[in-house]
Amino acid sequence: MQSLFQTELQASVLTARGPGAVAVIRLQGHLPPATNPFQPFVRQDDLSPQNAPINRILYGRWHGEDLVIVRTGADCWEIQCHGGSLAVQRILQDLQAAGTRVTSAAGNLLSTSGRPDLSCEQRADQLVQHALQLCRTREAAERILQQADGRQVQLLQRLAAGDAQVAAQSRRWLPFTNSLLHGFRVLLTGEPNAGKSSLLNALCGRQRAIVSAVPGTTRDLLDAETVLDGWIIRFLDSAGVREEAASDVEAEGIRRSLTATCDVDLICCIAGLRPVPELLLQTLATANCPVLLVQNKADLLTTDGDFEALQPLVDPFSDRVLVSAKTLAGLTELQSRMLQLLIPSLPPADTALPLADSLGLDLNHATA
Ligand SMILES: Nc1nc2c(ncn2[C@@H]2O[C@H](COP(=O)(O)OP(=O)(O)OP(=O)(O)O)[C@@H](O)[C@H]2O)c(=O)[nH]1
Ligand SMILES: [Mg+2]
Repeated sequence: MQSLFQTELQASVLTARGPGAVAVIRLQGHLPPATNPFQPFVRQDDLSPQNAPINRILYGRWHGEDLVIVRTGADCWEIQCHGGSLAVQRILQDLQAAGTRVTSAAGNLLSTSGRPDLSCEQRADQLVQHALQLCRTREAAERILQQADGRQVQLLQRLAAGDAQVAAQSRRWLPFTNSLLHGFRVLLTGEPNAGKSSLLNALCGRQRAIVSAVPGTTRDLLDAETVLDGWIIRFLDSAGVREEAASDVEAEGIRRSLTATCDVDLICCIAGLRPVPELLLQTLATANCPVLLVQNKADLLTTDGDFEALQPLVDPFSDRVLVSAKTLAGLTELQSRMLQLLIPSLPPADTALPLADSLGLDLNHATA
């Protein structure tokens, strides 16, 4: 018999908003006989969450993501998953598709795209709230908070009215908005031994990557994040590029290094004491982002003329800078050139940023 207290199935996120190590989603309420909200859960043992003993931890995967489910009461479960907002959204989406009512803030956001009944004010409010959750620096949060002064409402109203011009104006700032919320990706490439890993360590202020005098030390892509002037920057260190790889492993490293040039916001081509290899120059010539030539080991160059002779400034380089990862000379200059190339211009003060686009939400149903 159904208890008086049994309610419709509801899901809510118990953990704090924003990315974290772990997120906990609580699912509570009566499970109608034909309903299985745990359908995507691939469990490791024979117990299903619906009839598992109370407080038994069930290990398994949800669309490939490791997580655990604990039945904490007769009609109550906790799904403990990776704390990134994507994992949580994915699970909430599945629960919602299985008939669960999502009652948390994240649930409100999910429904933003599919509910014609929400006003532009409500939608704008949710967009700003969700964007704020993603901000990891005060500067980013300040810029997003400025969006709550009515400009997002106006943008949504004009989009709902089919104003194509305003849509295009706002979308112009999509890369900027993406970087504000998710950070920039900067690739460090160059020939073996040029000092890429040394520079990664210098830029991040810690010994993240192995440095050695043996060419070909770094084999895989290696990342490290830092904050520059309030901007999140994720640096990718990579295997040194040369025409003749000494092994299959090195060849694979070089392939990954070259492939990574397609998926970053800026490439820093680190040069050692030899000209940049032709193979790398050819790849960089087709890059769809700025390429900064970074002449490292400045401490070993005797005159400015050495630099000119080593690396004549030709395509594909947008700019160049002289540094030493050893003495740290030129590092501040390098950081400011990188920011200039990453953010060539800032949006005018009253710009309504394309938050919905950046968050991947379709607001076609918005009502003015
Ligand atoms: N004098 C001097 N030596 C440097 C500088 N930067 C790096 N080195 C040295 O150059 C060698 C190679 O440095 P790494 O940072 O490992 O070079 P890499 O480009 O990552 O090399 P691979 O991973 O092999 O491609 C090491 O012996 C470093 O100590 C620099 O600015 N000045
Ligand atoms: Mg290296």
